[in-house]
Amino acid sequence: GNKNVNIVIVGSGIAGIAAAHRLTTSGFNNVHILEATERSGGRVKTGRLGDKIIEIGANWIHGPSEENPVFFLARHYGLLDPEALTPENQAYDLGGETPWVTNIFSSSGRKLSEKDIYPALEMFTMLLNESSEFQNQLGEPYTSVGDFIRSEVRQRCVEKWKDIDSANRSLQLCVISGMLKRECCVNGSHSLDEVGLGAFGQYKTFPGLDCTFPGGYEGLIANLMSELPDDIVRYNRPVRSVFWSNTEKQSSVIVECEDGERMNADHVIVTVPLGYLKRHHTRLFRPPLPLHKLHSIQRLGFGTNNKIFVEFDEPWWDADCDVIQLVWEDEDALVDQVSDVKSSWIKKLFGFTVLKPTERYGNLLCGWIAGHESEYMETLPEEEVTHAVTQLVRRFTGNPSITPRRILRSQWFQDPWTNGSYSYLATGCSQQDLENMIEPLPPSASKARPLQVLFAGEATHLYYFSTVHGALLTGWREADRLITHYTSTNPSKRRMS
Ligand code: 6YU
Repeated sequence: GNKNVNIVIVGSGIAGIAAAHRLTTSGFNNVHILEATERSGGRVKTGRLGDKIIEIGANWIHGPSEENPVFFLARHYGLLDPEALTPENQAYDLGGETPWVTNIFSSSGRKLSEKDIYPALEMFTMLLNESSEFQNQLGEPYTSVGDFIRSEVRQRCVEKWKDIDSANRSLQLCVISGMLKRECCVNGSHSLDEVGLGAFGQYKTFPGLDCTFPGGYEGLIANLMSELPDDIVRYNRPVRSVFWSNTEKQSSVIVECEDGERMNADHVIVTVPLGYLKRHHTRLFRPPLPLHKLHSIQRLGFGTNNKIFVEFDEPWWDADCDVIQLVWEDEDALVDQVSDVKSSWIKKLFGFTVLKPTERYGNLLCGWIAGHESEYMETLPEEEVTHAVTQLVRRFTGNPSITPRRILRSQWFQDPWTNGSYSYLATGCSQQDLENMIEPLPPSASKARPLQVLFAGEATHLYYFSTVHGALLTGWREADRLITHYTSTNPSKRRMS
């Protein structure tokens, strides 16, 4: 019967697991996941630094409230702290402002107050909000978010900051540089010059104040996996090629693994990251992908955002501090890329988040660094990264004796199965590119030309790309596509459901 159709899912990240979960709970009993590595979770990856639980990949539930399926599942499995479950937390609406207490340090070794940088913060927040309002507007004068923000700051500061002296103005511009670097991390882009302005409002959020998993994000993966049939995942099974068909002659798909093993499938759900697709689409799809799909893979952005965890014996930040922001005073104003990556990559690190609560994490910071500087950082020996971070902290605090206890960094660009962190809408991209990503093969499938290859994963969600909840929803979406396909072609099934 239809429940025996053979479905192969490529990739055991949250999208692949979600698809398998929905298919198996709907009665499909011939579902297999092929995973390149020895573990499930993909970019949901929990690690340890000493006895502390840290997230190498996804960090927060973005917008933890009723509508967010990750929040829903995390609550269902009992994985969240009580504060995250409160109505106040769920109702929290950021509206551009953050409730985080920020400590600001400058490269000259002085500590600035939030008041000192208020003009820059106010201007940047306003411009970032305005960046989301260009949706589908034709003929906007700027192509990228970086271009827009930089140009508008230069124009608006003349009037807005006319009472601010020139030294302070330069400082405000340097503060904005730091905020641009921070936004590179949020988007996972090298520079905001690569982030499209026209589609910046495409990304949607849920209400709720971002929360973390006290026991690690992988708890979500483990709980979902425990509800799947045993041995549904075959590990260390990288898929090399998917042979589909553009004609009506062949309706099944052949999946070939790196070791040459081949298997037949009625349907394949591909969930590999966009970074992997960019590099390997030629080898992965035979015949090649339709051109519109291929062009969207090339046009969409996929960059690098990494974390550098740093542990200290004593805090050098305030007890109530949530975020440490760094201001480079000697840099050209309004830049989000360093001029010489090898000698100055550390200047791209915008700051640190403080892991909370302190009783759980001790004096542990997470530094954030995006772009080519981040990719270069990955290639350095750990001692060199430690040295750079040590020099940085000593300079910005003016305290030459501060020494980190230990560090640990992520290396997402070097990960051969990811090739970066997450996707963004690059300049020239529109919703159409995401729609092209979603479209199954063969294009315009029908009864005569049934669904062969389906696409899920973070980079295939129209509004929630770059997130765990987005990826989860795409797995469910593609499972539902198949479930619907069999419900509407098989009358006996329709009666059952
Ligand atoms: C979120 C957050 N977060 C930080 C960092 C990273 C990401 N995200 P997977 O890659 O998981 O699975 C694919 C599998 O396929 C994998 O197991 C591979 O091994 C396997 N595979 C590959 N090739 C194969 C082959 N050939 N054969 C077989 N198997 C193969 N998301 O919600 N909260 O805090 C963060 C963060 C450092 C790297 C994140 C966060 C992104 C998520 O981790 C990611 O989307 C999903 O886990 C992807 O799941 P998947 O199943 O699709 O792929 C305005 C505007 C702004 C726009 N952006 C703002 C939003 C901010 C996004 N922020 C993220 C921030 C952080 C910090």
